Amino acid sequence: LNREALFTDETENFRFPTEPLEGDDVYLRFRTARDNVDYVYYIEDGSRNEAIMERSDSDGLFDYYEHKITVGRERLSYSFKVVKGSETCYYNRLGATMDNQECFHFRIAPGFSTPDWAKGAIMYQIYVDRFCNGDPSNDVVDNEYFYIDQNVMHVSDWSKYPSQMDVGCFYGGDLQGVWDKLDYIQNLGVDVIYFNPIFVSPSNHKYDCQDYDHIDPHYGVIVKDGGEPLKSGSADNRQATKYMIRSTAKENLEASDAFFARFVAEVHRRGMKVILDGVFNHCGSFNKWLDGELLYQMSGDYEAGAYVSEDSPYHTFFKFYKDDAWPCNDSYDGWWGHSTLPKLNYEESPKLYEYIMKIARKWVSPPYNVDGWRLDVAADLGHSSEYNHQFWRDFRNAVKEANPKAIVLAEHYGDPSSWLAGDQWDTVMNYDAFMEPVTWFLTGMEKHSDESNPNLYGDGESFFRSMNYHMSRMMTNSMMVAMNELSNHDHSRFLTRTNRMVGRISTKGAKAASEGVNYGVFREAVLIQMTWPGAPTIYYGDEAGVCGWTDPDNRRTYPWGNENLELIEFHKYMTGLHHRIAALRRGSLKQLLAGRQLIAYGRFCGDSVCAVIVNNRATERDVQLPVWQLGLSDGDTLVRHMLTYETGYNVGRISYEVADGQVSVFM
Ligand code: ARE
Ligand code: CA
Repeated sequence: LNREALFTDETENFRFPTEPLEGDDVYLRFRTARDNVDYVYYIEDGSRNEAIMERSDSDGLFDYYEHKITVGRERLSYSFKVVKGSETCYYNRLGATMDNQECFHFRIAPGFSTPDWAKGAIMYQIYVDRFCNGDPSNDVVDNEYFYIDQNVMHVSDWSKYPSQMDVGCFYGGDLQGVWDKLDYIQNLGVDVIYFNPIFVSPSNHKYDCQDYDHIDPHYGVIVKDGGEPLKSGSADNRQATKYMIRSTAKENLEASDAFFARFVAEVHRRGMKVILDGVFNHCGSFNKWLDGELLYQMSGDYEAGAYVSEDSPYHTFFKFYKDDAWPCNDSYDGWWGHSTLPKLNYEESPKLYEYIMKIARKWVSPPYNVDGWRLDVAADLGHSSEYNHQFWRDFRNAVKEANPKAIVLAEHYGDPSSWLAGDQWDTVMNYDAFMEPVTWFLTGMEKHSDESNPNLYGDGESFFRSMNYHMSRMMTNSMMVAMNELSNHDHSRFLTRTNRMVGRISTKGAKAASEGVNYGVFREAVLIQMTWPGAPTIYYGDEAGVCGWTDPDNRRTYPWGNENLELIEFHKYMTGLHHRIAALRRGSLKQLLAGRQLIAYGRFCGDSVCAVIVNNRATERDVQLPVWQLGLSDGDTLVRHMLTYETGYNVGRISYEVADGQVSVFM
């Protein structure tokens, strides 16, 4: 039995239609080597329903078996069994295997589709305060307000790294700055901009939302000034916060919202999309619902907040543990114990639920027309798992009713399958089935720890085992839109990880983040990112060579004028390939080789075929690549587009002819 020839998946190459609706006939195809097997069985839901598949057609290399099913209302899962003489093997999301547990089966969720524009789209994540300052008049000024034990601070030296009191340090980046750089972003090959939170909030990260209804004027437009800033050293939190008027004046909020609507229209005019960060598990302790009077009395529009009055209309939005502690009742839950991030209490507040559903619809609707949400700590929302799932079902419906093409993308660590069954999220930020395996294969850093683990470093078998397992937790239409990142605002920058020193230093930053970095390994990572199924997502500045340990160091400013131009060119070349080669956006994925510091895989879709080899050893070697598994025959040629190595890269084209089903590559 030729196991390497066996293949099927959930892409349009092997399942049509790939995202069926209730009542649709679906054609399933299964590939074997030519004249190699006796029977192929289709097995539905465990083994309740087994059917022999018909051989429908053949080409020079393969036979194709077909089976038609009719999809009902219910979700279904299926796998295949291949028999040759006394040999039997199963085929599921793990590939050819004897382990045919139902959790590894192919799945169909009738009516579940993910946005086509997001499949294989290239995304660019922007932490607004640090990307580009296009409008100095909206900058947070020194001592403008008081935030977590300190007065906020304006950093005038754009290239200075963040300090310890980072949350209250502002560099002045804003939406005008992003607008000014849209040519740059577009030339990089970006299809989608993902913004870290941009609603009103006192911190630079804005995960502590003050008002979900408006864009922060410090990122938007300030038309009304706020009077005198604080005297430095003022320690009265409640008094000091009065000066937040620049963030809360109606004129500034309206002008900023209108500016944002124009911004999104411009991004759309250029054929790109915008995704916003939705932080709905918790808000910020400065939220208008907690202390509205304090925040809004100078702008005139407020209701008593839940923090100061038991009679507040927002009382039920939070869960207070002491009922007799007003005013200033801070006995609420904070996300993971952070008092600045009070957890929202949906179960006891239908009004809160309605408010957030309205917010979910508002920003994906005119005049804003945003293209979707990234959902912060989505699994934590609510106080029970039943409620959590129900909330996300309702949220999905609300968003898709308002804007059927919007994406619902959750931040999630761990098994996401119960949210990805078709009725809740479209997909996730892809840590488990992308960032982690790529990181440990290329750098040896182990998942969720600071130790370097030499066993995982360079082990191709473990790389594919982990990838296959985690990819099987989501249906392929979720995988095609998964946010595949190498770095982001919660993790060290990938370039810094290539020095493999994280486990060996005790204090972050004890060594310069740029010390000993390996550009060749970083380029390999980008190569995998741009050729792996999913939506390759570049964290602003990675493409320009920015380094950094985990936060706040990973939020350094974009180095305008000091970019690593060669790295930018490399990214452009890779995004260009990603756009040009159809198989990279929607194609099937087939593992070809796994060895010590070696992985090779292919993507294929109709006539479009692409093979990728990653030799992570310091020395060159001969690689025999079995490209027949991608459907290439003897005499066909493959053209090499790219070779990356430690000291540079080369785009020289070399042709390789297929002989005996293989190409021989020295690299
Ligand atoms: C701030 C400081 C940190 C400090 C922390 C605690 O910046 O240096 O360690 O306070 O005092 C936002 C801000 C953060 C801020 C945080 C709290 O962006 O800068 O931290 O608020 O004020 C886990 C969660 C994951 C979460 C990360 C941060 O599972 O959901 O931790 N990510 C989201 C956002 C964050 C945001 C919040 C949540 C809160 O993306 O930016 O933080 O709204 C392993 C673990 C993961 C862990 C991950 C990262 O992989 O398995 O569970 O993620 O590491 O730490
Ligand atoms: Ca600014």
